[in-house]
Amino acid sequence: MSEALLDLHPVTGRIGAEIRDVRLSGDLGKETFGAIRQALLKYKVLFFRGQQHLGDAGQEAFARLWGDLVAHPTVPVRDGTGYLLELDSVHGGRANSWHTDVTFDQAYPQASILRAVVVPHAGGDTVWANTAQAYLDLPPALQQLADNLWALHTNDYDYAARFNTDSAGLKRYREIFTSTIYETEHPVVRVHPETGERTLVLGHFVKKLLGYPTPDSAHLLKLLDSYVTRLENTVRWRWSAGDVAIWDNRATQHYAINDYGDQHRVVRRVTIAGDVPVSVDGRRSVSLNVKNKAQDDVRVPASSDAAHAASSTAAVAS
Ligand SMILES: O=C(O)CCC(=O)C(=O)O
Ligand SMILES: [Fe+2]
Repeated sequence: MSEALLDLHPVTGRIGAEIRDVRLSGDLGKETFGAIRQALLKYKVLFFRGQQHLGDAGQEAFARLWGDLVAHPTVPVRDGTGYLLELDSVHGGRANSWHTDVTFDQAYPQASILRAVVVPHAGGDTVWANTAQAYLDLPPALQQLADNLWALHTNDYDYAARFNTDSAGLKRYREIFTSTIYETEHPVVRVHPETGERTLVLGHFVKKLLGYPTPDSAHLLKLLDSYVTRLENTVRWRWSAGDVAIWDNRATQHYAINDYGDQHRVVRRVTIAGDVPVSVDGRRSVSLNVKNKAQDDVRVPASSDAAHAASSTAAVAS
């Protein structure tokens, strides 16, 4: 099984490839699917145009080929689906902050599959960064430092500061998003379970580096982040409705550019179950805390307005 089976076109020199002439579905042939899987490990994010036929059920069926599906831990799924997270700009869903999906979870998703449903006339691109390349770009002394760092990831961080807004919508969203609080310690460098590559595990769910005073932690994070997000390690995708992007969530971060004002944008995501990260010295990530705030009356019935707000504003911290 190999890339030769695919009509594959790298989009940049370091990350991202478009695959043409494949009609995604749950019935994809074994060989084609195997080649796509291999390509994902190499290119980190794959793009497929013209997949309008998929629909929600088709997206879930295709996703099932990759492994077990997982719903978002705190945000209700889209009505009528088992696992889909809908991000709708009308309700403020704009993930304009660098992150890897759901890293507050100990075994965060291995991959995400995103389908564009409504796309602005201009703007609303998404950018992905290659976190394996970012590690390789670190000077050897910084690699050694990073190899030994651990970070606390949580879904309970300062949303207003991160997104530079203090809106009522964001407050309500935050309540849903943190109705259960997760705290996990991940190594800053994990060994990719399939490729053996070392990748940086950072992004907006990181609260602090362990063992450093907060200001030092902030400086170090800024330094490491600068290697992740340098333009040479990124690919930017101009969406059309019906496009599908799949990323290796163990080797990338992403950022949804919020430059389209009042134009409408809707995307839907499915995530595939992942495994617990392992550090370069063989230690596994540690789940510290899963605190359900249900008793504090923060739990929201799935049909309520707030739940709808949560599911449709999920993008800001997906
Ligand atoms: O809106 C996008 O393009 C990406 C949103 C996001 O962060 C995600 O789907 O995980
Ligand atoms: Fe995301």
